[in-house]
This record gives sequence, structure tokens and C-alpha cells, in this order.
Amino acid sequence: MSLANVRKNRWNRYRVWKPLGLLVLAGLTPPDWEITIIDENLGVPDYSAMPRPDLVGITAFTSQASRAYEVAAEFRGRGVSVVMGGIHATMCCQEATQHVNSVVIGEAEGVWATVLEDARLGRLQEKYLGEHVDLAEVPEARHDLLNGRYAFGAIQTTRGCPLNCSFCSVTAFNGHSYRRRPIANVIKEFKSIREKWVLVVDDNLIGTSASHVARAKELFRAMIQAKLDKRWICQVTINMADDEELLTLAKRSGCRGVFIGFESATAAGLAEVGKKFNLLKGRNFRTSVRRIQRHNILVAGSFIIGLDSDERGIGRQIAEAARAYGVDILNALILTPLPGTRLWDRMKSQNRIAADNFPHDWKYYTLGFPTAQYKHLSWADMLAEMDSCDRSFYSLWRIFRRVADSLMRRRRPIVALVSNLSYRNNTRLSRRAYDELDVLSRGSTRYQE
Ligand code: B12
Ligand code: SF4
Repeated sequence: MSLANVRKNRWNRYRVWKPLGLLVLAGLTPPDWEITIIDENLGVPDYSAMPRPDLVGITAFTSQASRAYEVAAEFRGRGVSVVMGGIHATMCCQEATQHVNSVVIGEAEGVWATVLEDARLGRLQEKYLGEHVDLAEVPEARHDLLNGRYAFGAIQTTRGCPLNCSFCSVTAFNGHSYRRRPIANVIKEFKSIREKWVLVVDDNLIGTSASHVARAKELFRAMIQAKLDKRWICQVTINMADDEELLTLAKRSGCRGVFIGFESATAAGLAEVGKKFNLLKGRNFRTSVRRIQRHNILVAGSFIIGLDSDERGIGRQIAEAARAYGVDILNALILTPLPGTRLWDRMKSQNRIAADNFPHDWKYYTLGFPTAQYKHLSWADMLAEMDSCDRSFYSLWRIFRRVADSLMRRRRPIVALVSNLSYRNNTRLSRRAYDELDVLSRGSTRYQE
């Protein structure tokens, strides 16, 4: 069996991250199947020169879907059955069935054994529906596969998110309920990860309620006790700042950085995306960010450009907000209607999905390109706002000031420097990619209600 994580274009900059979904699937696969995992982030192999597999499984984000279908066509052309799963196949199941033999919708744990057995017997179904599983049933991912070439290993400790932000696919895919893996299983799996640095892929490692936070503390205590000696980063909500004990335990267990979705610098923007959670308790973002940083944990903040409440000047406004909050890294993203989200449903019903030559146009759904009609901003405006945001936050002078600030506060100036320069470089690559876009030449005007 081969598994391909597909992506092969020059805009890719994600080879640092080990793809966990494939490793989990390999962990679910009975030992009588021989497994080869291919991650196209590391290069596209000559598939025709490879031994003919019995079955091919493909995973893809939406932005990788058109490439996934090319890979599927290549194998199907040789008479090999192809199964596709993951977020895109789940959200666009009908489309995927046009390109592969079989689609696994949702989480694979409950159905993968059946799929393999059906494949063996030559009776693959068009679709299999994977339910949300009890995370005690998730076996250890096969971290022994794909080793040695990634900066970050990966592990998952929870699934699902109690919030349901309009632009995000997580709740649609993994559900509202915050499911937690037994801590003993997490620790055991952590020990099998070879990389020193690990991305904990949970959408919110600390959750939103007191019981979620209590579980996170329990996990961190177990990690300290196990002496894992890992450095890890994760995604959290801003409430992480509210609990000193949580921060201390996170740091002691190896936490070095957190990604926080601020999403919008305005209350109207937060209401629009359905993330008023950020405003609870009259939050002061600067104080919260500083509290996290005091534990020597880096804060990367993401913001969205292109909300209905955003007007010209939003790029600079976001850069200023990020500076005012004091984040170490700013990740500005373009509002993108991903299939399966509430945003997709709304924009679709308003006829606002502009990059809609599917599957070809899925490649623009990286959150780095305009794909919809924005209310107050044309596509040219959107790109100009992204540009002004990035140039303002990542000017050499601003980077120098952030690094000097880290130095004075005895935080990690080298990490701050390297991450800032790498983000600056990424924004330049994006700008270059814009020049080559066929979709942009089609242009898009503002949305008229
Ligand atoms: C880690 C992560 C990343 C890593 C990916 C590392 C890697 N190489 O895989 C990085 C940081 C690189 C990344 C980047 C991006 N990401 Co991301 N990412 C995630 C995150 C947080 C976790 C993914 C994960 O490992 N999950 C754990 C595994 C176990 O779950 P899984 O992959 O879904 O696999 C299960 C099932 O889907 C199924 N399955 C999966 N594949 C297959 C295949 C077969 C054959 C079968 C049978 C079953 C099956 O079985 C598994 C077990 O149940 C998810 C959110 C999430 N909760 O999934 C977002 C998520 C996948 N990312 C998302 C997005 C939008 C992006 C970006 C496009 C934008 C961005 N800047 O964030 C980029 C671009 C990626 C690209 N190359 O084009 C969206 C995708 C939405 C969509 N429709 O595509 C998600 C869902 C987040 C969100 N808020 O909506 N991401
Ligand atoms: S953006 Fe984050 S907080 Fe909002 S629904 Fe997605 S995972 Fe949850």
C-alpha cells in the first residue's frame, strides 16, 4: 500500500512539518499490509518506476485536491484502486468520488479495517462513513515511518473544538465535543517520536472550559514526570494566559511557542467570524500576550484580512494591532471560504465564491490568495492590504526592535530573529507567486449586495 500526501509546487513551504494523518492511518493498518508513505512535500517521485501497489490511499487538504486527483489518475491508469480520505474528500465527497474508487468520509479509525478488507476482496464501496471515535481507540501513530527529514514531529492529544468559527473546518470535521486521548497513550506515543521538536496538532490544546484546562495541566504534569525532553509548540486560545499554573506547567513540559487566532482587531470582526470568546472577561490582549511570553513561550498571532467589516487600510491596522498586542510573529491570512464551513455556505448562497473553476482552483485555497468577493475590497485591494500588513510588521527595523526586546527581556532573541526572517521570506515568496497566478488575471470586484 502507498499513501501519498500530495503537494508539488514551488509555493510549498511546509516540509518542516511531519504529516500526522498518514502516520495514524499506518498505525491503524494490520501488520500483513506492507506500507510505503510518500510525502510530496519532500519531492515528487517517479510513480511509474515504483513497484505496483495493491492499494493507494491519498490524503489532501483542499489546497492540494487538484494534485491529489492527478496522482489518483496516474495509479488508476495502471489499474490500481485508489482510496481518498481526509478533510477535502470529506467536505467534497461527491467531487472526490469522480476521481477515486472510494472515499472515506470523516475519521478513519472506525472504518479503515473494513476498507482494507473490502479492497482485498475486490469489493470496495464508493463511500465509507467514519464516525467521531472515542480517542481511546486511536492507536499509536507509526512514527517509525518517514523518519529523519522533518524539523517537527507531530502528535494529537484531543479532537474537536467547542467553538465554531465561521471560517474553520474543524468543528464540521471533528465535531463540537472536546474529545481527549487518555494521557497514558499520549505519553507512550510521545516517547516514540524521534524529533526533538514536536507540533502538537490539537486545534486547542488547553480548550475553553475549566475541565479542559484541568486536563491540559494533567497532561503537562505527566509529560514532566515522563522526562520526555521534547520542545513542543501548539495552538491555543487566548485564555491560556489566565492561568499561571497552566503556563508554568506548559513551559516545564517543553512548550516553546503557541499559535493564537486573534482573527480580527475589531469587535465587529470577531462577531462576524463567531469568535467573541476572545473578548470575554474584558480581555486586554497585550497583558495576556505578555503573561504568556513571561514564561519564555513565543506567541504567534494570526489575523484574517477580507472580512465584511474590513475596509482599505486593514493591512496596516492589523500590523499595528499585532504590534500593540506584542506578538512575536504575525500570520496574516486571506479570508477563504473552505468547503464545509459556515463561511462557505454563506458565500455560496450569496454567489460570492469567485475562484470556482474546481478542482483546478482549489490550489488557491491556501489562505494566501483571494478566492471570493470581498465586501469592501477588490482582489487588487486584498493583495495590497496583505502586502502593507507584511511590509509593516516584517520591516527590518521592526524585526530588529522585536529581537532587541526579546534580548532585553531575556527571552529567545535567536528564535525571534530566525522565525521573523523566515516569515519575512515567506511573505516575499507569496508576492512572487501572485505574479504567476492565472486566477488573478480573471480579477474580482467587490461584492455588491
Ligand atoms: C497540522 C496541520 C497543518 C500542518 C500540516 C502538516 C502536514 N504536512 O500534514 C501545517 C502547519 C503545514 C498546515 C498547513 C496548512 N493548513 Co493545516 N491543519 C493542521 C491541523 C491543525 C492538524 C492536522 C492533523 O494532523 N490532524 C490529525 C490527523 C490524525 O487527522 P487527519 O489528517 O484529519 O486524518 C484523519 C482523517 O481525516 C482520516 N484521513 C486522513 N487522510 C486519510 C487518507 C485516507 C486514505 C483515509 C482512508 C483516511 C484519511 O484518517 C485520520 C484518522 O482519523 C488541521 C486541523 C485538524 N484538526 O485536522 C489543520 C487543517 C487541516 N489545515 C487547514 C489549512 C486551511 C491549512 C493551510 C491551507 C492554511 C494555513 N495556513 O493554515 C496550510 C497549507 C497546507 C498546504 N500544504 O497546502 C485546514 C484545512 C481545511 C481544508 N478544507 O483544507 C484545517 C482543517 C484547519 C482549519 N482551521 O480548518 N496545517
Ligand atoms: S478557529 Fe480555532 S477556535 Fe475557532 S473553531 Fe477553529 S479550531 Fe476552534
